Formats: sequence, structure tokens, C-alpha cells
Amino acid sequence: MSNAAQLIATEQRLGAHNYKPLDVVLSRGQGVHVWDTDGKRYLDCLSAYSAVNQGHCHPKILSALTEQASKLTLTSRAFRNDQLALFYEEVAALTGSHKVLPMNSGAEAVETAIKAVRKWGYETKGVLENNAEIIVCGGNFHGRTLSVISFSTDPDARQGFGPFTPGFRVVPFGDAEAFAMAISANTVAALIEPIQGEAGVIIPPVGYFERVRELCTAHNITLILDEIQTGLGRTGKLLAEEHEGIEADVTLVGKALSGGFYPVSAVLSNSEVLGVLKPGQHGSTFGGNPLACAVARAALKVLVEEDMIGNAERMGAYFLEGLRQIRSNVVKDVRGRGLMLAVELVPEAGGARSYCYALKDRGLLAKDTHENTIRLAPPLVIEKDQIDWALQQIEAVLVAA
Ligand code: IF1
Repeated sequence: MSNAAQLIATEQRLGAHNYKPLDVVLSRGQGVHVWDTDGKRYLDCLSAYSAVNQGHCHPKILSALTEQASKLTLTSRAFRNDQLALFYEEVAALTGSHKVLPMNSGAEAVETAIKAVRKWGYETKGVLENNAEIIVCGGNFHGRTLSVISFSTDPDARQGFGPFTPGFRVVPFGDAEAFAMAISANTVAALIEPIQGEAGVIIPPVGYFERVRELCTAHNITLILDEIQTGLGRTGKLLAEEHEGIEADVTLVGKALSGGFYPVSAVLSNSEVLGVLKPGQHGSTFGGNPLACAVARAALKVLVEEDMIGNAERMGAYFLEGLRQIRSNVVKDVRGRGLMLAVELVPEAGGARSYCYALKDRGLLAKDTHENTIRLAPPLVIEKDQIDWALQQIEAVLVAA
């Protein structure tokens, strides 16, 4: 057995089988490329679900990590550390936020926001204790914790995991009138992805978010945008809300906040929402630790300094146009914003997964989602000739079909 086959067999034997990964065992990454254990190189068109927007093993983030790791890694929030304030300052200045609460995973940031808006609803809006409602959208993906899956509409994510957390109302994504109908006196917040990722890169109709923003303002509802996947340059803007011409009250970021080095997430708030949390009411052992803060500071810095956001906008438009030029019987739709792209196949194509395997054999890694969609989201440092090469591979597998 090859080394890779042995590693796969061991994973199968000892690991919980809560994933079904493509059988490629990676051992190295640099920029837009990753290498498997046999030394074969691939163009990464997933970017760890947009956590490595800055490219694999970015040298400046790496040196921030090693430098900080050799000085101080963790203090807990029982004491202060000399990186946290600087992280706050930089992330707040970049995103125009007034308050920041650091956590680790994306799901934790979502949970944090839910706790904060509920408390805000009781203390500030006057909603009766335990009656708070949060409006969410069908097809959402916000993480894997119990409260978060409580309002998932994906049977796989929910089935067998009840009882669930109450207090959520689900409305169709992109339907502002349905959103308006779901508002009650108990509505404290709306939690929405600017573009639904897991659902297959679903971009809402023009004007949807403008109307949702208006409704939230009119009814004193906190608008929480989950930018964990769409944020930090992925769509060609720092935050995807900029495409909609609106501002959220609470913004959730994670993933690329660390450039993939380390789990770092944050709740960003421009309203009084985070102000309701008092000492002892929320926290995390690792949240806001000096290593996380140093890594996040470097990850944000290179994103801006190296114009990765502008590159995402330009290269995203180029990639999308190239995908649209492909003539294939199996393509149903091509869509995207910035470098968050998707090719949806017709149902008769037999599923996107076999195409992802064909792309893998040609040296391009992409991930299928929702049976028929191939998601394409390379690191934001991708260059034109690399996209040209990717388009050749994608065209080859789609036209061979
Ligand atoms: C997995 C998808 C991506 C997210 C948004 C919160 C979180 C995520 C908008 C939670 C996480 C991930 C997790 C990953 C699969 C993945 C994903 F396919 F499910 F939809 F990215 F496209 N909000 N998304 O997209 O963040 O707690 O994971 O840090 O393996 O579950 P987390």
C-alpha cells in the first residue's frame, strides 16, 4: 500500500466518518497550490472553504505566527495581553466597527451573536424574557453547533440531533416580502448570509438586502450578516455587504481572518448590541489570545497591502467570463461574485462529484456542493495564467461529458 492509501485506511479505521473527502492526501501548500504525498501539485480551488484567501502558508502570516509563538501564545482572558488591543484597533478601523468580540470558530461567532442579540432584545427593545425571535433564511449554513443547526433546513444537518433551540423563524432567502411577513414584536434580529455558500453560491435578487435593511431599521431589528465565508475579500470587496450598498449592525467574520493558520473568528458590531455582555456572561479560553491576534493582524494586513481584494474582483470577473464561454451540455448555470464562483450542472449529469474527481486527476481541486454544483473559490492571489489553465481543465471535463 502507498503511504497515501495507508493514511486513508487509518483515517477510515479510527476517525468518525462525518466527512467524505476526495481521496487526495495533502502534505504541503504554497500560494494557490497544494501538493499531495506523492508530490503531485494541484491548483486549490476551494481554499479551505475560503479560510486561505491569502494563499497557503503566506510568508508574512507565517512569520507573525512563529514570532508570536516564540514569545507568548495564551494568557486566557483572565489577564490582558499586548496583542488584543492592536487587533481590536486594526479590525475595527478596517471594517468600520465600534466593538469587537473575538472567538475561534465561525459557529462560535454565530452563537455569540445570537446570545448578544437576545439579551439586547430583552434589555433594550423590551421583548419579554424567553420570547426573542430571530429571522433566518431557508438554505442557510451558519455552522454545526446545536443552536445553529436548530434553524438549518438541511435534513442531514438536523436529523437525529434534537431537541432543538427554539426562537428562530425561517423565511425563503431573497424574498423581502416573506421577510416582512415574518416580523413580529418579538423579532430581535435577522441572521443572513450575503451570498449563500453551502446552498450553492446563491446570490440574492437586486434590492433584496436594501429592503431587508429598511425593514430592520423601521422595526428596530438587529441585522446580523454572516460574512464568515463571503467576507475578507472573497467576493471582490472587503465585505460582501458593500455590493448591496448596506451596512449590517453586526458582522460575523472568521475563516480568512487568520489566513487559515489558526481558528480566529470575531463578532463586529456598530450598534449597542455587544454592550449588553457584562463580565462573566460570555467568553472562551482561546478567544482573543495573543497568537490568534498576531496571526489575524498579519492576515488582515496582507489582504490589504497586497491588494488581494482588488485582485479578487478583477480575477473573479475574468474567471466568471471564462466559465460562461464554455459550451457544454451538462452546464445549467454559471454564477459568482468575485472569486466565489459556481458551475451548476444539469441533474442528468449524474452529480458534480465525478467532475470534481476528473478535475483532481487533471490537477485542480474543487468541491461539489448540493449534488449538482461545483464550487470554485481559489485563493485571492490567483493570477490570470493560472485561471486560463484552470479554465482549460474545467472545459475539458465539462465538454468530455
Ligand atoms: C464544514 C459549507 C462552506 C460558513 C458560514 C458559519 C460557518 C461556515 C457562512 C461556520 C462554515 C464551512 C464549514 C465546513 C463546510 C463549510 C462550508 F459547505 F458547509 F457551506 F464554507 F461553504 N457561517 N462553513 O460557511 O464556521 O464553525 O466551520 O468555523 O466542514 O462543516 P466554522
